[in-house]
Amino acid sequence: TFNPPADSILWRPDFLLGAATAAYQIEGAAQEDGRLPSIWDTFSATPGKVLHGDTGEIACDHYHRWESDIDLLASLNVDAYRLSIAWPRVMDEAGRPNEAGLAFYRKLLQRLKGKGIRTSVTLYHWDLPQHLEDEGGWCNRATAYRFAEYADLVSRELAGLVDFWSTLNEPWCSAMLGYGTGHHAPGRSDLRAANAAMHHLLLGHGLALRALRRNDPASSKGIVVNVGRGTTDGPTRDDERAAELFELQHNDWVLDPLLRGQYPARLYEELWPGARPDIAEGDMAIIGAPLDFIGINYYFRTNVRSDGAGGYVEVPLADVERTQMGWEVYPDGLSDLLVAFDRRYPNLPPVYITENGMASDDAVIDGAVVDDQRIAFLNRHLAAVDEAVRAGVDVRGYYIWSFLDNFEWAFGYERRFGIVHVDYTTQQRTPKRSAELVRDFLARRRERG
Ligand code: GBH
Repeated sequence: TFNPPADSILWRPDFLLGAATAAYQIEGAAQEDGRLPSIWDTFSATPGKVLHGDTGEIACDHYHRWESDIDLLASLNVDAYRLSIAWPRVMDEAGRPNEAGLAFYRKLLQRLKGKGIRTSVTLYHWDLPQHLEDEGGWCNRATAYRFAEYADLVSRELAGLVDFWSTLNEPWCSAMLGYGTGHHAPGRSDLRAANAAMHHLLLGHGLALRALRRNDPASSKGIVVNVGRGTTDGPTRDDERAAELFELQHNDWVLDPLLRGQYPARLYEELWPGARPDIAEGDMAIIGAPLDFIGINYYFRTNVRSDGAGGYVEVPLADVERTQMGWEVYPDGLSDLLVAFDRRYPNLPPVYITENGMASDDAVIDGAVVDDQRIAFLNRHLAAVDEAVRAGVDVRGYYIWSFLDNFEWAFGYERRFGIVHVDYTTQQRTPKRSAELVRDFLARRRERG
């Protein structure tokens, strides 16, 4: 069941409960209406990069099914929907607007508005135009300025249709997985490149924020970051330190520049000497400009121990509950991190949980999908949000990742995060039991007024 306690923040009509997606993961139509290739088209077409050789070529075919998809979303009674705009759809190589691409997002947002669904739009959910990667991608400082131009264009075109703008989704993943480990597009593995990419992503964020403020003053503006909980089961002080380094590397690396206007000193003094990026005069002030909100994506906890050489290694815990991704179900990590951020950053803006959810591969039987593990997962993580709220953290909304099963990046279509099941042969959508319970809860909340 899905029945939050009477004192849960979920019952408040102004607490937003929604679902999230991202352009490359659902849209398909990769070559239609003037869409340029992105780094994910290139990466997924490269053998060995994505499980089973899956690509986003068709995905959920949302580019053609957007009307019925929004109707389905609206039937779940959600307050809000988080989506992303594909940069390569809306701008050509010379930086001129692509009207067909813009028209798609305009009608999509208008339909959402018409249904009374609040819109939360991310400008960059990992699909960099390939031609910019060919010029160095995020390692090239110029990309930050191209991103600001894109933000300027889109916010002029779509002003008034967006309630919440996010500049970037998870810059840590773009920088580290894209340029540091090579698990994501563009698939480079060089720690210095990852640090340069992070700096230019954050600079791009700050520059884009200025454009958004100029063009769409009434909307709320922020950024979405992924955060990780690092703990240790090791006995030594070095193991404790390893867990701290894990969080330093995942969380502080991104949050400190955004909320304190500086990179954590230990990052380049202890963890990665030699990887410090070039920082121009004035950059940190642009990056650290005030935000209207911060989006937090939380999934799991990582257990680490000291590697004996001043760093950390992951040591997976036995006998813990895991999801289809192999990720540990650990709701305490969400409340612990929210409280820790609230204490560390006195200027922490209002928080939205912009992603939380899990993958499971439940069968469709007689037109129904019983995803009991997901239902328990959502209940427990929402209880963790309540706990953080009780501890004083200003959390204002929660988006389930994801609305639909979709292209799960390097894991392709095998991993299913949706509260709505997608049959990739027929493109049939089937709301899972979790979606029905959310729908029923929101209907009850609306009745109470
Ligand atoms: C999000 O990424 C994405 O925004 C979304 O598009 C995606 O579909 C969804 O989550 C589900 O994956 O322990 O050092 O190996 C979350 C990406 C993956 C980031 C795990 C942190 C672990 C880093 N997270 N990753 S590490």
